[in-house]
Amino acid sequence: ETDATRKQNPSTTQEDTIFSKILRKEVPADIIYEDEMVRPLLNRSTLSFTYHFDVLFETQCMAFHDVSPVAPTHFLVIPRNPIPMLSASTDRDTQLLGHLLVVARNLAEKENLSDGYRIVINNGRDGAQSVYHLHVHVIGGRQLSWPPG
Ligand code: DGP
Repeated sequence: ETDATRKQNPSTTQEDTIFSKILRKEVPADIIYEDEMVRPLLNRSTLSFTYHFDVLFETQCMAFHDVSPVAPTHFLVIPRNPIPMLSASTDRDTQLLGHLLVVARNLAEKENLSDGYRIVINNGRDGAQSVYHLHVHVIGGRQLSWPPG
């Protein structure tokens, strides 16, 4: 299944979740991070393919504060590609999935979560997922307990 076929398959895609609307700036959100957009300058042949590829890869996600925070700091990192849930991702999403965690780590540092934080991906019904657009929760700013409910 390619990204294109996934987009055409309603059973595995909800293009119009609230998160897609946030990505398209149709619904406001407290956006704290957005990958840089590719600028025409970067198409210049003087730039190496590797660098160009890295920059394209870097345009793939956004982060914003959760509207119902469960801790003093609670934000979400989401891909632009509307992958409904982790279990609907494919091996071709490996770089993207890694990128979401790298962005989550960098933002956790920026948000001063130096005493620690938790990364959560709710997946499906038993995982208590409510928005079917893949997202990484970053939760911190207080002592969290374990196990989750
Ligand atoms: P999950 O259960 O993992 O699917 O969590 C979805 C999260 O998304 C939940 O913590 C609340 C948050 N959320 C839902 N709608 C909105 C919204 O419109 N704006 C923002 N910022 N967050 C939202």
